[in-house]
Amino acid sequence: MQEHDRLFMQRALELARLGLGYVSPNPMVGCVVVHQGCIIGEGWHRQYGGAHAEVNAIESVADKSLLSQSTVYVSLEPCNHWGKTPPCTDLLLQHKPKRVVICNADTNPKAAGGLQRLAAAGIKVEAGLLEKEGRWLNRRFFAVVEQNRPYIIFKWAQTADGYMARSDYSSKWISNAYARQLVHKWRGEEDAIMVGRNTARYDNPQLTNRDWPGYPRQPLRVVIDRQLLLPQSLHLFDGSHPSICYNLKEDREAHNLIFKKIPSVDFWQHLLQDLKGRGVQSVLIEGGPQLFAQLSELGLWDEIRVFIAPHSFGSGLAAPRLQGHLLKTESIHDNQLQWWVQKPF
Ligand code: AOF
Ligand code: ZN
Repeated sequence: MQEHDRLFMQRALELARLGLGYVSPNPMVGCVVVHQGCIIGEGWHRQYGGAHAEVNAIESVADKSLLSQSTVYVSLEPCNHWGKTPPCTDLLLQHKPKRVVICNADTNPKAAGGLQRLAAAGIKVEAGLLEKEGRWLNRRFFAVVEQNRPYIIFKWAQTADGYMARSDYSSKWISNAYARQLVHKWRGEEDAIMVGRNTARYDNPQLTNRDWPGYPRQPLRVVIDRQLLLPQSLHLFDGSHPSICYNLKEDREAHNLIFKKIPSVDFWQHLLQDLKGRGVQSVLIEGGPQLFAQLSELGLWDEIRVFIAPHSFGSGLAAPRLQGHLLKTESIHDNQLQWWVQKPF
């Protein structure tokens, strides 16, 4: 691999990322076609159910006769199955590029095997370029395929002295306005947003991405209310956006609102399977402390995004203290944003 290979793969990953918020539960995939050091075609998977990255990239090449002399960089192994669209491997075999370079193997067993077929047809294949970056980009997809559950992101805000709410559960104004707007962006990027019963009750959140226009859909709103004690007057039950309330008592459906009963034994496993069955690839969990405690006890989290404000409460509900790896920190005006992962990428 040479430096220019890295650059072209970086471009493929950059294109792939444009699918964030649009392609789930599919992975984000980008593709670049290069002839004699020049990019002659580019494409990405734009929409769930739509054409794959390779199809769009090849389509964009004006002179298709150059393809057989080109290198195709694709951020995920070309699929080898009939899904919503035909196999990309067939398309590549049809044009027979000189070389195909991929970032990540497709660990979805239905789609795997593309690279082997290309190699068997005499195409030079290389795998694993910028692998870590690709695994990070598609961490939600790989969680579903490899761990059989949605990717779980915890998000909270805490004071400088480590509290995420006052003792009466009031938690308004810990993070600043910019941080809160950023959370709206994140809501557009994940498939579901979840809160526990106390957060639903005391904060009465809407869990929509109304302060960040641009993403095409609202996430599924999820609340846990085992004994169905929450008042129906809460925003979460207003039917304005798809919502689901997991409980131990009843199955019931209304407009945009599902009450789903699940067994108390292995509650979380059942809940995550149910979400996965609804095409949910990732869940952003916005509190509160009990929900974080239950999930972290079972090791059910992948990523934490925590805002740390400059002021202190002195007492209140303590923020979780979890073991993880600090990935990066950012300044959001006077808040510090820390990104943690449970396992390093
Ligand atoms: C690729 N290029 O751009 C994408 C791939 O139902 P389908 O036809 O859209 O197939 C979805 C599966 O195909 C998905 O689970 C993943 O394994 C692969 N996605 N493959 O070659 C792409 N998005
Ligand atoms: Zn494909």
